[in-house]
Amino acid sequence: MPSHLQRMVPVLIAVGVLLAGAAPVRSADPEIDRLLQSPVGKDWVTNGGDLTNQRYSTLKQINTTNVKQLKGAWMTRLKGSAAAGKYSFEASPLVRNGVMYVITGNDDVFALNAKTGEILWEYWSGIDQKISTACCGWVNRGLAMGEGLLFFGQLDANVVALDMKTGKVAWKTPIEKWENGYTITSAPLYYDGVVYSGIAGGEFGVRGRLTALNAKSGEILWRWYTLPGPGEFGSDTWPPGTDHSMRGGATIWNTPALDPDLGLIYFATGNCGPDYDGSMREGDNLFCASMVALKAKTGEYAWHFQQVHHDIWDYDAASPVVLFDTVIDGQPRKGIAEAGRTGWLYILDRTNGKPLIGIEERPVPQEPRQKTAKTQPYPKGDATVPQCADPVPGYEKAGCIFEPFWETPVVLRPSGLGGTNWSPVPYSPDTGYFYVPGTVRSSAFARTGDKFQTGQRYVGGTQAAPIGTPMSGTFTAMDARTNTIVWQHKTPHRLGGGGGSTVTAGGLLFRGEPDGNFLALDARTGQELWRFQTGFGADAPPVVYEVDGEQFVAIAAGGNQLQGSAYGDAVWVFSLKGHLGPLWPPPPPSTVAGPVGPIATGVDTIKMGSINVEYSFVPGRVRIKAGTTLTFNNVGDLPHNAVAWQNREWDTGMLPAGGKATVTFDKPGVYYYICTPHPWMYGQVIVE
Ligand SMILES: [Cu+2]
Repeated sequence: MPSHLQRMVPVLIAVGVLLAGAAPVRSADPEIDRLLQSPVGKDWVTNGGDLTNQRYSTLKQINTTNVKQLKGAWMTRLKGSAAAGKYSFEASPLVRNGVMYVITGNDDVFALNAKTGEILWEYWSGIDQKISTACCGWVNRGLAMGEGLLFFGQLDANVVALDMKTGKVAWKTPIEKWENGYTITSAPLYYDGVVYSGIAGGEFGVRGRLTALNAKSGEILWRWYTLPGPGEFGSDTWPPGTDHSMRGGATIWNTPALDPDLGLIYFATGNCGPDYDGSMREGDNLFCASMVALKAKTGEYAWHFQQVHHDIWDYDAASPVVLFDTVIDGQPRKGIAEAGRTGWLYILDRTNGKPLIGIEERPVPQEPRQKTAKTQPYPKGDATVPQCADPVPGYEKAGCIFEPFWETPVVLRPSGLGGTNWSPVPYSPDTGYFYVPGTVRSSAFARTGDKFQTGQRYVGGTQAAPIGTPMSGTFTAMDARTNTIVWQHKTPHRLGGGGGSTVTAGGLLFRGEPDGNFLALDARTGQELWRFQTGFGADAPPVVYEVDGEQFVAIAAGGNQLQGSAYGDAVWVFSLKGHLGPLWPPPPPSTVAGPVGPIATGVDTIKMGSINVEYSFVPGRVRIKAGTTLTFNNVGDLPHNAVAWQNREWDTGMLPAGGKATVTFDKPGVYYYICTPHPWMYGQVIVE
């Protein structure tokens, strides 16, 4: 026996060496990797549909001729998960082998029978409800899958893997601590045994990064910091001898894309920190507001393109990058595009990061105190939203994109919310169009300055929409070959932070609206073909799938903070065989900035936040007698303040949950105030 064993060992080693050396390395989940590399068919296995983020489905049972017959196949309420004012529902459901997986704004995950809507299992995240470092609502943008696991990031900065069959936790890896300002809101990407996750926290002085984890174990394989350390490539775009880049933001709000042939992973980065104060960070500030390519295996830098140099307007690149192949001047080209908050679509060659259609550096207005960049990139073609603001009474100055500001508010469009915010932009290889949701809104930008403290807001200024200014949206088809508008809809409500869509080989474009409507458009002409009232803010991007030969279209309807739409916990699914009708419309978002609701009298307390109206002052408008003292009582989960609009004549200071402060109003007049971390919270005091 011993001699036999001795002979076996060398043989086994030889076979092992041969496998590792000659044969291609076997992928950990060949079936999912194959689906990720193909246009979407029956299953929707990753947030952007496949590795390109194109959100293009090859299914065409539902098409332009029969979409009018579309009705609800089922609607399931997710047991009240994230159905409250502080949450947004931004995830695309994933579907695999007849099972749907969906994640809510509380990071709770549900598995549903994709044909019937029956809940199969549920995962309740149990995340701390006192997380104070979510910048703009509690959100989760979706899931990834592979090797029998579902992957997602949580607001408490953990990346989690669940068993797809049972919903049981397989592993959980902390990337950072939420107490230090870090959260995760983006959907991860799975490919070839690796989970890639971004991190958020650009309003809290963090250092952005992409983290690659071993999908089986959760072990961190590598990190690529979006902000260079001393001496690293890009460090010369920050002031020498300082550590400002260590808290300069550049976080990743959305799912990367990946090109297996080129071996590159692509993503876009967020604003510089502090958002509105560039005075201490002279230089272009890489890699804020940029598109970046890395080697997918090692995280080694490949190329970058910065959309906004030395950002002081919160002009993130927050929408997912999209890979596409096209023909320009008779030449086949490998493209990548990203819809910025600037209102432009940035179209590059994904092999090298060079503009595909043309982007010109142009001189821009200067403000020496802000250390503004001398030039900014202007893409050839059209913007999808207006880039100049109308004058507003009471403001000295209104300007166009890249107009600088200091401590006197300057009104600009687009606002720092976009243009296009986190919403995805699909691409149809049939039309050659990108479909871009936009927000039309002015902001009054002002620098105030902030001292950095770990885990505290670090934005250095404000950008609130001036009271009484209109807010609306656009939805635009852009020709990928020319970067020009093919057709555009002006919409009553903001779409840039919702309104993400999905396009199909059936010639249809599906998208939701914050007033609860879910629409099907002709992808070529933009003509509306179908409309259905879901009963809740319909702001999440829809998906398309097939079970037992039947095509379905799904959308999570649960409202959105940025859109001001009605919260909920519904997943709606439609098919040609469906029989469910629409629900009553929810309250629509406001289309004018400012406090809302009736004027209350006999009130001496203003509530800030509460479980159902976290981002509100209640009552929002009061009438009092001169000499009255008002108590501001924070009954919400998050820190809030009340600050006199627009010159900060009075200020409650930041009040933690449970905190109180008083303000006495001696002089008759009409006073407005906002909450500075949440400048879409408005209040009004009429003193008689
Ligand atoms: Cu607030």
